[in-house]
Amino acid sequence: MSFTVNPLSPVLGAEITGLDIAQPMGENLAKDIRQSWLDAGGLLVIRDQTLTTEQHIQFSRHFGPLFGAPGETPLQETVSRYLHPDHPEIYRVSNRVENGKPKGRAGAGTYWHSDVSFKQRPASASIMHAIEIPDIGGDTLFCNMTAAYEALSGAMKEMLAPLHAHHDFAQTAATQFAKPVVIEEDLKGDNRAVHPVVRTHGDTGRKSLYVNPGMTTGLDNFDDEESAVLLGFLFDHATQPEFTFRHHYRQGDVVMWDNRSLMHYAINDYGDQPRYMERTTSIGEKPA
Ligand SMILES: O=C(O)CCC(=O)C(=O)O
Repeated sequence: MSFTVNPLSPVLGAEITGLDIAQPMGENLAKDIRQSWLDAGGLLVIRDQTLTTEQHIQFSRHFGPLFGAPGETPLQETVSRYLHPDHPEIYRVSNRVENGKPKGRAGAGTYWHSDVSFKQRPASASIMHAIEIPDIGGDTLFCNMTAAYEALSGAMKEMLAPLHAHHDFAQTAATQFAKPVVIEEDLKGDNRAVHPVVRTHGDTGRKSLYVNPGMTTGLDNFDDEESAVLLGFLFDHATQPEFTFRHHYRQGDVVMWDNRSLMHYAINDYGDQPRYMERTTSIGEKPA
């Protein structure tokens, strides 16, 4: 292995130094990076990268098919105006406005969520390149849903095992804290799915909770009140500080998170200080 890996916290996350991912890489190196990512609970920070958008996409292809790539599902009809104009694989998160147009989605993800959980095949890896970061603020919180699941009692695990939950982007549009402008076009497309409440990771075989406050609307076959109580418990349980890690960006960080086993929350505390991130998103397996 030709890089150094250091854990970032006991519960989640590792950083890699001594690696330049701008260069095309062979499958063996990509496999080592993937293994480090899985070993770190699905959160890897690759430091000090200078990448073009094309190099970012080229690196990301090692981790599965990308939303928006030729012949693949678009990321989401809902964010089409935030995609890179020349590279539909790239979703842009930014508070910058250029020529009167947003350069990316402002206040994106200011709520706990797992990327595009409302799709039949939601995201596995999201790979975000921090191109411009605020002097202070703009961190992202991550939460380890495998650790959260494993800490539940046997009785609760048994109860959750057969359950399914509904995920719907309309819920996100209506309730997310940052309330970015949502236009009618945002609500088009296939943005609804039902997934198991506990999913088994396709690579590690470990079980994780797979519900999130941003996109999960309710438990299948439960009435609204029951569903709200049970989901409320799971959200409070999962987001306890013991299961979370707060990432403070450095310029040039490339952050890879695994949406199959993590939730994340972008902290919108940086006011007008410019922040610009480019993200690719891998198409994961159907949750099971
Ligand atoms: O800007 C961030 O820190 C993350 C934004 C987000 O939630 C996402 O890209 O899914």
